[in-house]
Amino acid sequence: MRIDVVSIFPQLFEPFFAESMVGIARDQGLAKLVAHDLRQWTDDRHRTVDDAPYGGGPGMVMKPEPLVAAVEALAGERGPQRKARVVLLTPQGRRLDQTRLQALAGEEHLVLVCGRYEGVDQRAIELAVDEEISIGDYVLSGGEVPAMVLIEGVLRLLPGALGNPESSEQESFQQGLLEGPQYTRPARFRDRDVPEVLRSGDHRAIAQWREERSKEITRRRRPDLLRHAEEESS
Ligand code: JD8
Repeated sequence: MRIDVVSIFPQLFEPFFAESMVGIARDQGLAKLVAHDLRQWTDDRHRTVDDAPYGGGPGMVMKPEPLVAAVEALAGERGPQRKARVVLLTPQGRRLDQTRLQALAGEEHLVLVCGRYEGVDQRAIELAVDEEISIGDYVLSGGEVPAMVLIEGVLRLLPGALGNPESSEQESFQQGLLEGPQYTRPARFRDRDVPEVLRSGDHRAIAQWREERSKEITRRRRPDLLRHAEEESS
């Protein structure tokens, strides 16, 4: 998979692309990741990417010309012949979830557009963007962190990626539920013991205990997830 990012802060992505699971996916050749500076597609002396909003109001809006030029250079014109999927990260977008990540992980080429300021000129969105996505109902200052969230979520789903279970029955069983508590050594820490069952060696009992804890924490903290999980398994 190839992922191009368009941003006025492309340097934010370099350490993210270099480290951890994302860095390993890149090193393994699972993904080609490139962050582009939107100002590359300006042609004025000041490399201007923003302008005042028509109708007045606070802040600035991202100009359409550099953004559309960037997206068309990376993805081609919008339409049926376009090979890439162009995603704008924006609070107005559809909320990102695991189902959407799975669909995006099936794409050959993603172009992620990161807004800043008060947002993006509507005509640029209509002309160049295939899909608008939000990562959740809270306010950030731009699309860069949302793009990183999307990239990490997508890359770990690629076959051969770290954290992608080849054929994990456990993960498919626990689909859509929260994980229960986890423990590592030492067996006793500050007078607190690891639950006996986890040290018993009884794999059936361990699996059952984990299933119970998983359902319990999901019911207590995210009953909405439990309803979805029941629909999936029925
Ligand atoms: C892109 C500009 C900030 C948004 C005024 C200043 C996504 N889940 C999410 N929360 N926030 C964003 C997001 C915020 C952005 C931009 C994404 C570009 N801003 C603006 C409108 C109100 N602030 C996001 N995905």
